[in-house]
Amino acid sequence: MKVNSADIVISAVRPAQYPDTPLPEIALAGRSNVGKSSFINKMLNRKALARTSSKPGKTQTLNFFLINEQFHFVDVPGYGYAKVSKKEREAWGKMIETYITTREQLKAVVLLVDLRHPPTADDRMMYDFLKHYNIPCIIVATKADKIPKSKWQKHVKITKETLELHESDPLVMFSSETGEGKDKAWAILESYMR
Ligand SMILES: Nc1nc2c(ncn2[C@@H]2O[C@H](COP(=O)(O)OP(=O)(O)OP(=O)(O)O)[C@@H](O)[C@H]2O)c(=O)[nH]1
Ligand SMILES: [Mg+2]
Repeated sequence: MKVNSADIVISAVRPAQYPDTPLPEIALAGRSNVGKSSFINKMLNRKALARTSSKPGKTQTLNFFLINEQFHFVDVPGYGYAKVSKKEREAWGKMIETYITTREQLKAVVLLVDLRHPPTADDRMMYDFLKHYNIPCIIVATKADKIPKSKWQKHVKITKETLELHESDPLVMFSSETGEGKDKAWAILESYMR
């Protein structure tokens, strides 16, 4: 996809604030600090449109980005960050659950996992949750630049086995540093926007 325009539309915390358009949406999900915001920036060739940080917990609202007046990326707060209060965690959980289970414009969720480590219990829960609601999901195994190529297949195998990934769910090896996997990710995402 050639990205001609990309702008933040709104940071929403409740449905009334979601953009009032029928355009398709692709949301990002994954542990805090896994690289969701970095993924958006890399896909859009923008350095800092989605705010990133080496400290987990950077994204705290549902951030809608409008691309080419054609679709939205929705950046979502990460899960599994120990330092937020229980109350805050529950509020985020509700916000994300409400969005994913009620939003008709949502066409697919990109579930990011860290290629270096086996998916966590939270990752599995998120994957099972998406399957339960029949939301198409694309697994993006990111930070691939941090392990040698010779070890990628071993890590992919562990990722697939730990998630019990269905054959039909695509997995893309990705790096926001090198751009690895970007073209493949676009091809898959575009197939969900029709
Ligand atoms: N080496 C490497 N670092 C990455 C990659 N993707 C993200 N990072 C780094 O990981 C850190 C977290 O990235 P973010 O994109 O802010 O992560 P996030 O998932 O949006 O985090 P939250 O908003 O807290 O949920 C930053 O320091 C990024 O530079 C990658 O592919 N390779
Ligand atoms: Mg983020």
